[in-house]
Amino acid sequence: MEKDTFVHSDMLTIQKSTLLGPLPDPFLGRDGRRVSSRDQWPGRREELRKDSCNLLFGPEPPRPEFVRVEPLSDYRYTRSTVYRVHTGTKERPMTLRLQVILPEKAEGLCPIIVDGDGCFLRREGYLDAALQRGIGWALFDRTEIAHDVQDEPRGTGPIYDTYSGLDCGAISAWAWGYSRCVDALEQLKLPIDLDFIAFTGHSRGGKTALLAGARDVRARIVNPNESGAGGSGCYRLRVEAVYKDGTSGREERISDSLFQFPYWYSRDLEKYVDRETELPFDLHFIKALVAPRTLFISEAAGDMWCNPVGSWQTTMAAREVYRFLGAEDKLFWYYRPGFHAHTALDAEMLAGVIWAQRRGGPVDERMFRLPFDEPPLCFDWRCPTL
Ligand code: GTR
Repeated sequence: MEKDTFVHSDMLTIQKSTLLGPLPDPFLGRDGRRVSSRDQWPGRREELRKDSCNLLFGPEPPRPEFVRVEPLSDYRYTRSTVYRVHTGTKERPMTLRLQVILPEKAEGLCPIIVDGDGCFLRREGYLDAALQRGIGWALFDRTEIAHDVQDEPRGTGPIYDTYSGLDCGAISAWAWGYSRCVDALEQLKLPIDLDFIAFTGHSRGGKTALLAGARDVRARIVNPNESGAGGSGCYRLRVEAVYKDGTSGREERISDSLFQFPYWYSRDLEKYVDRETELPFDLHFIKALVAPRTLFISEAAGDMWCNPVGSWQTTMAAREVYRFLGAEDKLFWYYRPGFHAHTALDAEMLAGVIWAQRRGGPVDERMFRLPFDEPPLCFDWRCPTL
């Protein structure tokens, strides 16, 4: 199925988009029956989880035997405190460093954003964009759990020493780190609102934040930023574009991901290289696992590698699940002008979503705007009527 160009933004023109096959129906159970009432959803959700998260990234690491939080610094002047989180098994413990930064002005308990991209350079203004809006940060470095080094063998890093035989990709291990930070926050008696925890991360960290939020329901708001393949993208929609400077771009495929980063994923993904239509899921399944909690998909209009058009398609598909669960107002998408980055504006938009959810009220008017003409949907099923 091929279509001619219909998509554009001020930085690129989409030349061609090819739908390899329609997006699978998340309501259709393994037994061939379609979910017809909300009480059937938890069972179907469990199937979705196995067919998407586990197939892509491998199993979830075990629950830790313990979590102990050791303060390293309580230099309150900057409202930043640092902790060492000890976790894993008693026989083979592991640690990660957690930094909590609280806003100067908070009305009561503040919402908090957990961000595991401590290994990345944070852009100027990124942290302030939330802090100035009364929201705190819980920052950690996911590569303290599993390494992210292309030259190293699969399964390198402390979590694989703690759990010998753990056969999951690094993204699954990193996602486990988000949950350990929440465990730690639950123990610390800080002025934070544990009912308003958001998970965010960028790119590979965005895939991680989405998976972590799909698995851990303590995340009230889940915000993968430009997470593309294995995140908020779409495996069945291929998109080719030409940028203003004449260079071309396209979306990342399974073959690209496994060529560069096989250790991020499960071993089983290999079977689906160039066979995307045989996948029992597409990325709307992972988005749908967050429902009925809040999901905020942030993309960059010019970031073709992350498949911004495909992301909208899988968000529309996940919206059917949100509708089914009566939570359509908890699904947000935003296309920032520009390219691949996690910027202050992305954090500002996330802060807006958090406050809209906590206090009620409207979100920023830039929300929901598309940098391309609305294409036809890549699926023809709709949510069951109740
Ligand atoms: C790319 C990878 C993407 C994305 C990105 C990043 O090379 O293909 O899936 O994760 O790295 O993390 O910046």
